[in-house]
Amino acid sequence: MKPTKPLSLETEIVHGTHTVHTTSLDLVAPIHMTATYKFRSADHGAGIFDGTDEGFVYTRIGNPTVAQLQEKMAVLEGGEAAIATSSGMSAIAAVGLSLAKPGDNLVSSTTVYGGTFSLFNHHFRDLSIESRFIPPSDCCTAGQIEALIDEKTRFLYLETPANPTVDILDIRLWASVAQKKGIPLVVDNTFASPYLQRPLELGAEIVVHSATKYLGGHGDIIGGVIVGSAAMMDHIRQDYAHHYGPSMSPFNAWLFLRGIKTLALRMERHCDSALKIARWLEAHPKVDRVYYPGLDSHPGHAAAKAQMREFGGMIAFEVKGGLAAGKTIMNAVSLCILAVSLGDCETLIQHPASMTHAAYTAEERRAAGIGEGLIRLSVGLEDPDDIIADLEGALDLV
Ligand code: LCS
Repeated sequence: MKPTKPLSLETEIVHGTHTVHTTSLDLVAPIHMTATYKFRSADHGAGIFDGTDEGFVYTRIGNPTVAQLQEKMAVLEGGEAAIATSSGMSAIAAVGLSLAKPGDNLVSSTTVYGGTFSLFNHHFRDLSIESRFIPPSDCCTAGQIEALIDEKTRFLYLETPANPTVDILDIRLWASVAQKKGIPLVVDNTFASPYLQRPLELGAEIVVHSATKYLGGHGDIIGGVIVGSAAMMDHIRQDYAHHYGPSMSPFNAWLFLRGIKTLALRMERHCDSALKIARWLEAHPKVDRVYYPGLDSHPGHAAAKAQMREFGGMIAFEVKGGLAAGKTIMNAVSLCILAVSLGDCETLIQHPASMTHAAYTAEERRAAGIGEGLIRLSVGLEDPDDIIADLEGALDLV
C-alpha cells in the first residue's frame, strides 16, 4: 500500500526515492561501478541518444547510483531534479558558468567560502565574468541588493549561514529581489543542510551544496550537489556538465546515500551541542565575541528563526588577545581537531584568516566581516561536555 499522506522530511531522509535499477530487491541499492552500458541493439542505442528511449549511456552523463542520490536530494530540497558533482566547487562552477557568459555579471554576498570567493573574484574575472560583492552590512534591504543589478546580471548568490562568520542572510528578501528582476537566486545550503533549511521553499531557484560536509557527514568523501527545476538542471547538464565532466563517482554517491540516512539524527545532535557550547563560550571571561545564530545576541537570530528549523553546528568566536590567543587555543586543544572542513563526526577547529579564507586579502576580509582573530568551530557528535572541557583547558593557557 502506498502512503496516503506526504511523508515527513525525517522519513524521506531514510527512505527517499527508490527508483529500482536492479531486480534483486536489495534493501540498499548496489554501487553501479561501470563506465559504460550495453545497448540491446543498434536501434536501442540510437534511441537513447535521440531521447526516444530510456537508458544509461556513459557514467559521465548518468549512472544509476548517482541518479539515486540526485533523486534523493531533489526530494529533500523540494526541487524537481538534481545534479551530483565531484565537489562543492565543481557544483558552484557548473551553476556559475552555465548561467553567466563573458560580459555578464553576478551579484554575491561577500562572506562566502574562500574557494567560492576566489572562483568568483579571480577565475570568473579571467573569463570576463564580473562578480559584484555586497558586504554584510549592505545585505539588509532590497534596495541595497538591487543597486548592484543591471541588465547583464545573470544570477544572485548567497551563503546562509555564511562561512565562516555564521552570518544569516534573509533568503526571502533576496528571492523577492531576484524574482522582481527575473533572475535566479542561488543559495549555498551547505551549513544548514536541507534538514534545517529549504531555500527553494523560500523563493530561491537553485540550491548548491558542498556535500562533503553534513550530507556525507563522516569526513571521508568530497562531493557536490545542485538542485532546482528539471528545466534548469537540464540547462546546466547540456550547457556545462556533460562537456566539462564534473561527475560524481558512483562509489561516492553510494557513500553519500549511506551518510544521508542519518542526517536528521546527526543534525539534531550537532545543533543541541553547538547551542550548549556557544552559550558556554559566551559566558567565558576570556572570550570576546561568539557568533552563533542560536544565541539571542546574534544579529541574525530572528532571521534564522524565520527560515531555519534549528541553528546548525557551526560556531565562530574571538578570544581576548586576538590572533595570538587564538593560536594558543588551536595548538592546545586535543579533542577538537585542528583541520579545515566541517560537518564531520569529529569537532574541527580552524583559523579562517590564514586557512579557509586566506584567498581574501586582509582588506577583503575586513569588508566581509572576517576578523583576523576569528576561530571557527565545527561542532561534532561527541559529548559536548568533553568538548567544553577541552576548550576550557586551552582557554586556561591564554
Ligand atoms: N560551499 C561551502 C559553504 C563550503 O564550506 C565549501 C568548502 C564549499 C562550498 C566547497 O566545497 P568542496 O569543493 O570543498 O566540497 N568548505 C570548506 C571549509 O570551510 N573548509 O574546508 C573546505
